[in-house]
Amino acid sequence: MRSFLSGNESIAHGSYEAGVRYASSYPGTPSTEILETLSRFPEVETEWAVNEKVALECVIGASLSGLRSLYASKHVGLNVAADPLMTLSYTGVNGGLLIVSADDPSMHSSQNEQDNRWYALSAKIPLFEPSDSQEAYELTKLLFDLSEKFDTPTLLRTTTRLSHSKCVVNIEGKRTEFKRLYKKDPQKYAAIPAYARKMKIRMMERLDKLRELSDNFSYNKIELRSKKLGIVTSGVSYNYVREAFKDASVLKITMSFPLPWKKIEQFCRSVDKVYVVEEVDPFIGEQIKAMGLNIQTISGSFEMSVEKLKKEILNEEIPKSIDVPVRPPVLCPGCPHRGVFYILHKLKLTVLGDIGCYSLAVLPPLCSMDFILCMGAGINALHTFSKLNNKKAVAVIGDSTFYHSGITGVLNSVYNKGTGTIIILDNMTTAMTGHQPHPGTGRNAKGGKTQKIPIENIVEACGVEHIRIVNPFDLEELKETISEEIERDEFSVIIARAPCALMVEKKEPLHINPEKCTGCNVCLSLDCPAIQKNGDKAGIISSLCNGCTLCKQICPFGAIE
Ligand SMILES: Cc1ncc(C[n+]2csc(CCOP(=O)(O)OP(=O)(O)O)c2C)c(N)n1
Repeated sequence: MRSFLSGNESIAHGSYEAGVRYASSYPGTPSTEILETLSRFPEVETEWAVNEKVALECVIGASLSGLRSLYASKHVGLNVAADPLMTLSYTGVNGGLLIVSADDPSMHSSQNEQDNRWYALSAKIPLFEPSDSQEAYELTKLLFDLSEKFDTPTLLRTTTRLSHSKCVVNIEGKRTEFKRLYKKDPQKYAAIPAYARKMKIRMMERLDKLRELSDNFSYNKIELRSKKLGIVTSGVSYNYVREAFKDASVLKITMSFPLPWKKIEQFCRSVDKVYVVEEVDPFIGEQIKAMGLNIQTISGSFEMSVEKLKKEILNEEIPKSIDVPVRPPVLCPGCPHRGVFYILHKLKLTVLGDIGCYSLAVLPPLCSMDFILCMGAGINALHTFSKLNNKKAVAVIGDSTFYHSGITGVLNSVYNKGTGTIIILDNMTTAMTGHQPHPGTGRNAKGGKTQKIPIENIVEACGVEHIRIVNPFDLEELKETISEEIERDEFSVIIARAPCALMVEKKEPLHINPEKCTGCNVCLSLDCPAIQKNGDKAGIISSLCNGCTLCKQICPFGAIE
């Protein structure tokens, strides 16, 4: 059956056909659609976990019980799950277990562009890099078999261009169910030091067998053409290489850890000059150099491109790109986050932030976020920033991020007598990645009903004594509440609660009375896309305006009606 599928959809279809019974993930671009697509198959139990560590551990439990199971996340998600991953490689699996890491070279929607192939090397697990959706589908199916055969988790590394581009994929559409028995075997599954030492030895023996597999793996392919130019490449870079150098000989590496040493040697001997082309780090290149072979690496920061390759290999100038007007990302009209940041800016507070739609508040004109690192970091950084320096500062965190990694920070701040104030921006969804549900929504990954766990209950149970819930569309209330709470010498929590603007019906738009507008530009400081300069004065684009009234509340001349 021919289907037009993205890389993410192909992985979902491959997993379905391979008999995956359980999949867990936490949303994160560019990986999110893997679980979303799988959730449509009734035979597969899918769950949005509260974070990636939880997701991987649940997946491990399913595998332990004998079921095939899938973990998927964006690259930084695997950092959160790295603790179970590093020992999972020691215990091995029961039911086939596939880990998908969707990396994001060029950081289209991420805080860094780390290359997660190093996890394979570090954890000593086999790594695969598909170049297109067809390969992603085929490899996914195969990797569950390999996982069971070699008793190892398998790692599939994709990148944004593969995750999100579509191509025609031939899919079988047939599902095969798999179930292995669970047998008590603590020497295999219980990693106490005495057993772990034996596990380590088994893992190293497994690595030797995987090395043999790599040399015989049919997806590691030599395409012999010109003898003058040879290119070793993997993943999406293969497509750039083929487009730029049709006549070059290519060693396309699909299983990139352990590397096919014999094939690499054979290839390097059969061509005059060898380049190793890969996205982000010289992961393959450095390993080939360590084999003592004379190669040149082309990698480094940001995505690969045909132009970049021609510049590196042929010294061709990169053509000037077309100048298109920049469209910086901006909070939506009617976004409940906007008012909070407007007030924080007015109060000139240091704001230690977090990741979500609200990260946009770092940009002008709101300029009201000073620090962003990784999910959950703001609350903990605030703890020492305020306690040790007696500073007036706040942390902001979204609701999904709070469930993901904010709870432990609140607990820590209370326990260690923190003095800061945190503002939880509760828009009742995971907005940034496309409205996935979380424990506060009362819905699950399949769209079914489940128990709602309110943020205030958790915060209270963590021992916070000062909790206030505010309407983020009431600027007066916001200002008063924040001002009062930061004066306290005790830890406090403000929950700013209103649904994401994209989940509620659009309200009546406002308009600006040109007779009253003096062109003072105060309304523009809200950074609302619906408000624009109209000659000397301001104007509201009614098709965009959501009627949130923030601009009306700050207009000094009562010109907004
Ligand atoms: C470890 C990790 N996992 C996932 C992501 C992607 N991501 C960042 S913040 C976030 C949640 C955003 O939701 P929320 O905190 O509710 O804020 P909103 O976008 O709704 O304002 C997600 C999924 C990430 N950056 N890091």
